Amino acid sequence: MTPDNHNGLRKKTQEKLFCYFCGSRLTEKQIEGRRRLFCSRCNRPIYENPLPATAAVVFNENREILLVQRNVEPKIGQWCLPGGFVELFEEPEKACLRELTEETGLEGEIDYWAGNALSDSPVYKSVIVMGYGVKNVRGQLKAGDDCDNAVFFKPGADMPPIAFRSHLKILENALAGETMRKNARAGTLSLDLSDPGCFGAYVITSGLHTELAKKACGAGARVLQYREKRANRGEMLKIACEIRKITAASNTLFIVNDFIDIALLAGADGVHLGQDDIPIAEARKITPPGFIIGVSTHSLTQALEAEKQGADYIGCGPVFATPTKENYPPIGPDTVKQVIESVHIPVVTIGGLDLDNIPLLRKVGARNFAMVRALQKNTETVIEKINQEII
Ligand code: TZP
Ligand code: MG
Repeated sequence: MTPDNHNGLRKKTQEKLFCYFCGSRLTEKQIEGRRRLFCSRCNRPIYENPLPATAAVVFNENREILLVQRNVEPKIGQWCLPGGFVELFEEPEKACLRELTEETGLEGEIDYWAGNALSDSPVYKSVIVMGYGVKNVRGQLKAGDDCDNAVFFKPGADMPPIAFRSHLKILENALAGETMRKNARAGTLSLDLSDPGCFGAYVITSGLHTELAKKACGAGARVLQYREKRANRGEMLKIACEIRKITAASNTLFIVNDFIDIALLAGADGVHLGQDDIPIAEARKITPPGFIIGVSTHSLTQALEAEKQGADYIGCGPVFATPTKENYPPIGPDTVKQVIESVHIPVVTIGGLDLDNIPLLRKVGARNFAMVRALQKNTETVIEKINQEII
């Protein structure tokens, strides 16, 4: 970090000397809590802000990272991520892709946000770098503007030092988020949650989880929830990763009950939370954009509150008495009807459901049916009948 000078301003190699409005020589003045450049003629401070720049994180198929060797100051001759300054009125994402093409000849698409980082610069004073992961990279690799070389390096010992701390931080962010992104099926989400009947049969596993998952996915289940109340967490993670593979192959949405950490580590599409679990707003702080959060509700009041808090869907039940959720009084089809008519997110009915009572729930407008026990036998038939609306 550049030390402060005696005026409390960062020491700088290139000072602004003249006002860019009137051309008068600038002075310094204490304004709004800090020493700022000041034009006595215009009688106004000259505000200075960090300059916005972008950096692209590009991996090739061998997990090597793209770096460029600079032929301009600052840090001429050193290596950094491709990227550069945002032009006036240009979206940062566009700037990032443009700079990537200018410097390396490659084209690509923005994949994920890799964080912002601030750099001190002897030339530009302060630069705020916006980092983006870039995917689907194509074209002929060829060093272009501002660099002599553009090369993919294996992260680690083989890689030259990175010239800017901000770029290093962005690269670290990208590497840290890699597992999650690799597991997550970004952009392949098959369900449209604005459709109130998007789920149909909502499969909840119990007992032999992976076997049930295979059967359910084979039968075309659109969503599957891994629900485990007893196993240790290490075991759960292994099973969740297995289920992730099974559900990914059939494009089935994968939700983990209760445990956000397991959901994230297994690359699930979402988590299902109970009334006593972490609040939705807190869960959103540690989950990626688009991560699905469902919430169990047991009354109209809870349903409305969950919608207000930003749940993507709600569970509504137990509709009928069930040993799977003891100590919860059944809410009955009338409350289900009220809930369906009151909220605007998908409502998943749950609790004591089977092929015999689902027609009754269809009559009150229910279109999503979650089951535990009724899926233990004839799994495929039950799912197919519900999804084909045969019952
Ligand atoms: N939440 C409300 S009822 C229920 C849950 C998890 C259990 C449903 O199990 P079953 O066996 O389908 O009645
Ligand atoms: Mg729960």
